[in-house]
Amino acid sequence: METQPCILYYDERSICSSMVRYTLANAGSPGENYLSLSPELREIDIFNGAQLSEPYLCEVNPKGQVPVLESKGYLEKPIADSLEITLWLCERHPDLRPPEYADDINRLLRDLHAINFFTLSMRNRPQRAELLEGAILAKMNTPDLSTTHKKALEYKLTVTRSEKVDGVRPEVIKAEVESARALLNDIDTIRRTHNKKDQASAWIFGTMAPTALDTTLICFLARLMDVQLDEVIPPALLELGRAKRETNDFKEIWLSL
Ligand SMILES: N[C@@H](CCC(=O)N[C@@H](CS)C(=O)NCC(=O)O)C(=O)O
Repeated sequence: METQPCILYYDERSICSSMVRYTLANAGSPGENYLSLSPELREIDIFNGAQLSEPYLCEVNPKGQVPVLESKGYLEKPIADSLEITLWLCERHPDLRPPEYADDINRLLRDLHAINFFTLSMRNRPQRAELLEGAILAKMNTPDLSTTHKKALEYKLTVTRSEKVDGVRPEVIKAEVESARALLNDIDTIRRTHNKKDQASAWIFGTMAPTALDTTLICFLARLMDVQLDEVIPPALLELGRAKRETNDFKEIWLSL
């Protein structure tokens, strides 16, 4: 069977990477006129600065982040954002976004991705932001750094300061925790309207297969549980998250922090 070759740059501990990997694993058949994807996984060790290399910053993702989906000759440029990759997968795989729920799925995926996952993940380890900033500054002081690499690192520093360093300020943490709570309550209410029989393992819209919102949500719940934020999760979603994280396909793509 002919497949669409592509590369997924990822890190095992990155929630955004796991969201994409879990969505890919549950994507179901591609729609008419689309080939199945055959992603080659390429690990970028973001805890040891692999994302700061010149080729990664200059050819793959100027923001120096994972995940990135690349398909040379097919995609004009790599897709360097987990929400954009997810929406792209939704276009190709109809089960991920059934037309009758498409508006809700798009809206809730956007709301979920508007939450700063780093803020929630590192709220008790804010020094991680400074370590990352320090690693970039140290790299900028490497002798014989090319001008292009230096410029790329300067941009990476700006991104890191605004998303990561500012992301662990106490008032930001407080606001992000409350955003997560509000969004999960919203999702819980929607799920209830589709789950009249109150089935513990029901997907949000009562579909047979998970939608992209389900796959993204399960990763989000797992991260919240890993960082002791269970209290923001409504009880029914907590039960769903606990059950799904025990499945083999989830364990394949998840590594607790
Ligand atoms: N908006 C981006 C955020 C990506 C992101 O922040 N990725 C993290 C891992 S979850 C990362 O690459 N961190 C390493 C770094 O920022 O240097 C997305 O959703 O893909």
